[in-house]
Amino acid sequence: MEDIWRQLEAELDRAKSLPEIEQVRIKYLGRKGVITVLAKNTDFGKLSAEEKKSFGQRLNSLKSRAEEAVRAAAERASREAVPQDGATGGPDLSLPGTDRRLGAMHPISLVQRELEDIFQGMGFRVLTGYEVETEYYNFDALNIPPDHPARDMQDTFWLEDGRLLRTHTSANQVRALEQFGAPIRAIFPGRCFRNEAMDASHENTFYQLEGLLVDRDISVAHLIGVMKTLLSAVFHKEVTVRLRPGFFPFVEPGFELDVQCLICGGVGCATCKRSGWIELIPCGLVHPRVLEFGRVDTSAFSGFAFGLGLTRLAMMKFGIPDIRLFNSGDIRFCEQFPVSM
Ligand code: FA5
Repeated sequence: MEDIWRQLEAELDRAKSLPEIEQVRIKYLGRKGVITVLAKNTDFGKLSAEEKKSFGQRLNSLKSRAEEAVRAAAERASREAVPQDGATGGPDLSLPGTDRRLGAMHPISLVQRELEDIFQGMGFRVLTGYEVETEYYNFDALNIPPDHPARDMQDTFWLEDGRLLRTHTSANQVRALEQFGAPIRAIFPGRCFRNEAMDASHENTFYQLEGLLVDRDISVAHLIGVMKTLLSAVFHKEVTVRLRPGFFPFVEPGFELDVQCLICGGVGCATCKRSGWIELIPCGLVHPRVLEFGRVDTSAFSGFAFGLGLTRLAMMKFGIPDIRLFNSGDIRFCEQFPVSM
């Protein structure tokens, strides 16, 4: 019986396909199979009661082991079976795919990647900074000294060691100028934090995308040109924008570029606070003091900077009415977006 078992095992090992395994089953367990015949051909009358019992037990054990081995081999073979394409002998690529649930990209990541593509097309490099920042880069180096009222506009979370959660991606400006010097074209997408009262368009954790271009003879015309190229690429249509004067200590002159609310079409809704406009891109020409902090020769170079609200842009693009959905962790929200754009 042990010989039969070893033989059976070896044959099952060689049998890779279901028909081959079936052949082995028939050979050993079929009506005229080796094991079946062994039971039939044994003359039990010639055996003592003791021998009968022992023989019967071993035979039953062999039979059930054999059945189990055949079943396991068949299961393994059907799992590994790859349908073959008759023409090439390779896998059949025309079969429908397995129904695998793919994850979805978060809307912020989708918009961020799209913007990175657009800016890279205009020669900007993509850099990142630090979410935990020093007071110097977040405020002082941007011409916002400790007693400046502009600090009150950006209340933040402080660490015990004096560092803070950055309130804006502008904190990257002087870091990048120190590291790369002028000329430079860079964008800095990233997460920012503010101690804010939350509503439909204000979060305590949100994303901005900073842009910085410093070169020779840069003017407001270059800034407007880049902003227009950006917005028409993002919205795939003409959007209505307006420029208002805006004050930021690190630009001079400074502007607020607003886009007409794409959720309500300018009529007024909760997202645009009934004004019909969404404040989207604060911008301006880099203040000479910031260039000096970045050790840039201000007699040769000038530049522009902008700080786009990435979260708000995603709201506009996908028609998301409430900013609190982004950090809600609600799977039903995330599932609605494409895997890529
Ligand atoms: C700034 O943060 C400046 N650093 C932008 C800048 C850069 C100006 C370069 C000039 C030159 P502001 O505080 O307005 O500016 O924020 C910029 C954008 O971030 C806003 O237009 C808005 O879209 C977004 N934002 C600001 N606070 C929040 C918030 N609490 N929730 C969601 N988005 C916000």
